[in-house]
This record gives sequence, structure tokens and C-alpha cells, in this order.
Amino acid sequence: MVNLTINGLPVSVSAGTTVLEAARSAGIKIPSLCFLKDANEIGACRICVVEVKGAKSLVASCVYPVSEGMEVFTNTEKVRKSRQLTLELILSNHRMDCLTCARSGKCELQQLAAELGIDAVRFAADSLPPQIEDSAAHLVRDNSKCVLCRRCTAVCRKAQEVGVIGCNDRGFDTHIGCAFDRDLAEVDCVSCGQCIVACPTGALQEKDDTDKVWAALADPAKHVVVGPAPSVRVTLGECFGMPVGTNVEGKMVTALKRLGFDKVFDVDNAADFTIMEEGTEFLSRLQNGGALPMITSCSPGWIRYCEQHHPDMLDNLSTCKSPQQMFGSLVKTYYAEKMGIDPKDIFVVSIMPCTAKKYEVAREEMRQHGWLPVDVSLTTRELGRMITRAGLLFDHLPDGEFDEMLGLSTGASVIFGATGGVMEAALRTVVEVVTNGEMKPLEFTEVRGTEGIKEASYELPGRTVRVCVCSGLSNAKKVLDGVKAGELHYDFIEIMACPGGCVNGGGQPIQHADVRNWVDLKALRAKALYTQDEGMTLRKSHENPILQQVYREYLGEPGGHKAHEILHTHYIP
Ligand code: HC1
Ligand code: SF4
Repeated sequence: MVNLTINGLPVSVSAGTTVLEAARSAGIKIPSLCFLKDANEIGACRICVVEVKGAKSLVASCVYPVSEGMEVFTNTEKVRKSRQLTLELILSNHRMDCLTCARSGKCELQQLAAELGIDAVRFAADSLPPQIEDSAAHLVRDNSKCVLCRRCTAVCRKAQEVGVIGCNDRGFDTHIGCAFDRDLAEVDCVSCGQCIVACPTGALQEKDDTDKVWAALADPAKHVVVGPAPSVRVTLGECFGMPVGTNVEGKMVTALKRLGFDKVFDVDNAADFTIMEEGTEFLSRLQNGGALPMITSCSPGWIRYCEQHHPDMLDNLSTCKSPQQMFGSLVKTYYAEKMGIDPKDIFVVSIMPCTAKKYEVAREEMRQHGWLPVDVSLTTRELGRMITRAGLLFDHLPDGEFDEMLGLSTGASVIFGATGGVMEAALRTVVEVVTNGEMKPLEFTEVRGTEGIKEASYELPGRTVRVCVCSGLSNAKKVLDGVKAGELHYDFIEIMACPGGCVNGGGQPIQHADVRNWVDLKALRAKALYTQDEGMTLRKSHENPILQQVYREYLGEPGGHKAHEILHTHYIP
């Protein structure tokens, strides 16, 4: 252990700890801006400076390691003045339209200004014009609000190993963009949105599609159907200040009904369909031959990455549509027929933790009979804004229930939102079908947890099945490189583009670095899903009575001709 003092208090921490972390452990907050733990530790912004006795100048505490006998001062006049001046200089080059900024109230710069006592802007630039880049389906960049912290470029390069954004030019001209200032839509961005949730300001935000939904809700000719993704129920509460990991399923359903949707179904129900189809497909590939390892296809950011970087693996992808797309397809076929509504009059909205879903809904190979299954995909954040705009006091809402028909789901689908959840859900069904009996235990704990890569083997009659679960595209790359090199051998792989899976998607509520650096969002949100699963009576997709009914009445056999027509797709290199 290393012993030091911070503001005169004795502190003891392990070697290698930074001054910022040591202060935190002693209950002292050092403000920071560019620091994002494990992603961006570059000490560039100089907001986190402190005095260290004997050091020639102030030091950046986020990268400065502790040493024995060190004396640190985090709150001297010199420190306060330096932080204020640094922040004033950042603000001098920042377009401050806080009143109308999408990040207002959730902006780290705004919070810092308040915490550091900036009550006037001495060096305000003449009004800076917006610098909008909105070529991609999922994201809008406004560099007039960028503080050059480089958190976005770090996550894109390190966590995702996509690396399509970086610093262009030098000095006062430095700005974030793609190489040669090409538009984001022209490069290999996978639309994951991890850069958005890493951004401290309003420089990056999702493309807001709420107006399209308000318009549909106001159109009497439209029958508007909505379905939220598995993980949204355990994150939406954060938009309203609730603790991370609060399950608000009932309030969310009531909010959707009060917003005026004609039917509130559940994408969890579609996730059960995904398991039936994907499980059947996997067994068929095992028994009849087919490209192995089979790889899950629900994460559109991953699909895009696969198309761009591993086109030779496209045959390995499951042909199943994602639950989002199965949901839209079932609404516009089965539900439309049952209700006698022309699918062209149905407007399907999905609520997703994901920005890549905005890109997925418009993929042309999803088109059926002239319509696209999902009309608009909103992020959790956009739904939060709609609820606020409608004047619904979220914490006052009573619990509601999903509408029948496509609203009933099982615990297997609930856990889809966490990394390993799709694999576990599939195993619950596959193992039971193969062993032809009640399976115990129900939990496949080996594939749970937030590690980026997990593997396990299961003994099925006649063969061992080797599975792998990975999240974050840098991990996907490692696994795929290993598979191609013949070093890793799996039969079934789950890949989610976002680290930790959908609970940590790029469309999830914004949490400041001040929270993200110290709280494991992925683990807390996932825990809420596993807790919901534990409390459910039905926990295996094949036990869902709605599924059984829809297959009986409409789809025929899982993996059969009609199921293929409605629930599957194909990806072409
Ligand atoms: Fe996901 Fe999926 S788990 S990809 O995170 O397979 O977005 O929550 O809806 O489609 O079900 C996302 C979540 C989600 C799909 C499902
Ligand atoms: Fe990189 Fe994802 Fe942002 Fe695209 S959306 S720039 S891939 S982090």
C-alpha cells in the first residue's frame, strides 16, 4: 500500500492508483472533463489539476500516480483559479445555446461551470455558428459544442476498434471528424452510438425522430403500435433521476398508453420468437451441416461491422431477423390479418437502447410486400423526452400491462438485454429440445457477467457444444481473428456491438463520467434484468403460449416456410 495525505487527511491506497482515484476513495471529488476510466486517460483538459508538494507545477490528477509520503492539495486558491481559467477558455470556444441544446440539464460542461463557480463568461466568442454534420441515420454532430476531450474518439478506437473518428488539423483549427473530413455516412461507422454516450456535451446526439412519432399519433388514419426492447425497462427510469438498475416496466407501459399508442406490445415477445427460430436453425446446422460457428444477428452494429470487416463470415450469421424486426414483421402480418387492418395503415414504433436500430429499420432487405417492418426506432432517451413533453409525471404513473396478442413474454427474452442473455435464452430452449425433457438447472451462469469475452462447453447427447459470448467490437475482432486462425473453436457465438450488451447501448440514458467512472452501469442494469427473469413463471421461450398459438394458427413449424418468409432475412456481402 502507498500512504499519502490529501488535504491533510491520511490516505492509503494500492500502488498504481491515480491521485484522482485516491481522492475519490477518501470522499473528495476532483472535477474532471476528459477523463473516462479505462477509455480516455490522457490528462489533456487540465480541469482535474491539483497541487502536489514539491512538484514544479500543478499536475493532472487523472494520470498522476500516488507515491509514498506524497502531499496533495485539491482545493487551494491556485488550484481553483487554474481550473476556472481553463474552463473559461474552453467556454470561449463553445457555442452556448444551452436553452435549446438537447443535452441541457445533462451536460457535463454546464455542471462543471456551476461547480467551479463560473458566473460570467469573460471571453465569450461572438456567436459561433453551428457546425452540423448529420449525414448518418443515427447521429448528429455539432462541432461548435465540442470541447476536444477526445472521449468519443477513444471509445470508437479502443472499445470498438472501429476508429473512424479522430482529430483533424492542428492548433486552433483542431476538430473532431473522419479522415479527410469525409461524412460519417461515407465511412465504416457502425452506428453504435458509443461516442454519443461518451460525449460530455451536446456535440453528439442521436438523430431525433420524435416528431415523426408525434405526427403518426396525431393522424387518425394511422394505427400506431409500439414495442420497447428488453433493456429499456431497466434504464428508462434513469431519464427521470431514478437509481441505475430500477425496473420501471409497469410505468413505461402506462406512459406509452397515455402517449396515445393504439397498442403497446413488447419486443420481448418477439425475442421469444427469435429464440425459437435461432434455436431451430442452430440445431439444424448441427444435425444437417451448415456454417458453424453460427453467430447471432440481433445487434445491427455488429452486423454492419461483420459486413465491413469480415464479409467472409456472413454465412455464419444466423438468418434470423433481430427481435426488433421480427416484432415489426409480426405486427404487419399476423396482427394486421387478425385485426383486419391494411399493414400500410399500421405505423410501428420500436423503443430501443440502440442508435444502430435507426439504421437497421431502413435496411432494404427488410422490406416485405412494399412496407418496412418498423417505421421509426426511438432511443430510450427520445422516449424519455416524449414522456416529459407530454407532461407525464413518470414516478406518479401506476403500473400498466402490455396488450395481449404480442405482449406476453418469458424470462428468456427479458435477459436478452444483457451480454450473454441471448445465448442463455437459446440454451434454455436448445438443451431442453435436444434432451427431450425438463432441464435443470435453468441458469447458464457461465455465460453471465460483464466480461468482454466468455466461453463455455455443454454436453448434449452425442456431442459437446462450445459457445462463446462477446460484447464490444474489439472483443468481437479478437474472437473472429482466433476462429479464422483456427485457434478458437466454437459452435455458437453471441456478439453484441456494445460493451456489456444492450443495457449499455448507445441510445441509453446519458450518465456523466462522474457516474460512469465509479459505477458499473452494465452490471447494475443487467442485474435488474436477471432479477425480473427470476421472478417470472415462464422462463423458456418455447413455453410462451402466445408463440405456440401464433405458430399453430399462422406460422406453421419453427424454421418452416412461412416462418422463414416473415422472420428471417439474408445479408449479402
Ligand atoms: Fe437489444 Fe435485441 S437484445 S439487440 O439490446 O436482440 O437494441 O434491449 O431489443 O432487436 O430483444 C437492442 C435490447 C433488443 C433486438 C432484443
Ligand atoms: Fe465510432 Fe460507433 Fe460513434 Fe460510429 S457510432 S463514430 S462506430 S463510436
